[in-house]
Amino acid sequence: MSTLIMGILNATPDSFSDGGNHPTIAEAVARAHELARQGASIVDVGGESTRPGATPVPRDEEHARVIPVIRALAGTGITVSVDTIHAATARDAVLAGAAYINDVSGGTHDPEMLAVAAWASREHGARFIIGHWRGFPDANYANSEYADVVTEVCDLLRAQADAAVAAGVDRSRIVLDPGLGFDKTGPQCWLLLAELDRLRALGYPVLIGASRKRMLTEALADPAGPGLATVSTERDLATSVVTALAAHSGVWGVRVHDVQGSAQALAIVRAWEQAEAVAAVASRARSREIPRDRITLTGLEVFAHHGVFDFEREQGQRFFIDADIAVDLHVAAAGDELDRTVHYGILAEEIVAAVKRDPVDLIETVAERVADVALSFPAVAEARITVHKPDAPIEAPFADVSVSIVRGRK
Ligand code: PMM
Repeated sequence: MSTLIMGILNATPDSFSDGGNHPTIAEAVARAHELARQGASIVDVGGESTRPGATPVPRDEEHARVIPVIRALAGTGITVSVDTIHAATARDAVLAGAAYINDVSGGTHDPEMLAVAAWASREHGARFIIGHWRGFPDANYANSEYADVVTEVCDLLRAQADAAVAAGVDRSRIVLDPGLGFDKTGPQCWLLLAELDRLRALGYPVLIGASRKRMLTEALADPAGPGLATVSTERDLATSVVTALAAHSGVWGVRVHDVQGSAQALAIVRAWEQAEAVAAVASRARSREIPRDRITLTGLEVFAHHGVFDFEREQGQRFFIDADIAVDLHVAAAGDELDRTVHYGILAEEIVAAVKRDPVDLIETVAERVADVALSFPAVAEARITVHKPDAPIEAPFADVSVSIVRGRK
């Protein structure tokens, strides 16, 4: 499934990246449509910056910033999310048409939030995004002590998801978010990204919000590297790279400011993954190719009783078998390993036993039997079998009569 983009629309004058750029409702709506055109499936409207060090916004003010924008957007075909830690704002946003409650506190800040999320999921099919958080984040990482950040984030998110389900939130409406940058240092954020599999193993869709965050600035600050991206928009390329890598790790969504950059990153990931699928098919086909290496056993003599005449059945005669088998011998030869090839002594014994079994009329049937024996060795990709019958009842003088068949794996 392809990763979706949640475009950020901040109705916050103090947001570090986008605040104050959309002061009027009309402009906010126009910007939301631009984000959608660029590839955002969801527009996340926030009225309070939760970034470390931001001043908390009175609830009424946050409400006044976001609800009119959400109401104006609802019904215009845009899927809206509300970025809030306040239950009352979440409830009114859902009533105004929001399809997502994006709570960076994961329902821990406002004691009413889980009840609102339960009602919203039940009555409106709204989804509830549970972020990992330890309270209002400290800009100096005073609250970023973890013995094992990935385990602790996973444990807390699992517990919050369980609490949400217990409160009545439909399990299928829950999304988890590790809360990058919320009381997590850069290295801790990178660890969470490196171990996205563990987050995904919790069984919920995973949303990642790395856009323009300090973790990116820190990673770019290597003196030997490309230089410090101090202006937030300068982190957009880095954000898009995270989008690509996170998408390749199977995240459900990315929350970003620069939708266009992430949309391009996702298009490239799609092209790459499609080529990977094509390459996998080609590789499977190659593995079915017949190796050019061969093991050849010729002139294996077996006395048996095959033939259409009674005297052949009674007296028996000599048969000579040639087995020419295709086996990839690279590994066996490189490691001098008998296990990786065919033990020709055992092959000979099994062919003799098969040819000696109950009599049949035709050497064609004998050849088929021998081919089955050869192909019962896993390393054999193809068997060319010849059965000679030099004492066949032919009146004229002759040197030999034989039948050859070629059989591969089905
Ligand atoms: N980060 C911020 C705000 N809301 N929501 C989710 N789900 N995940 C996040 O990582 C997240 C968020 C803070 O960043 P901003 O001020 O740039 O929006």
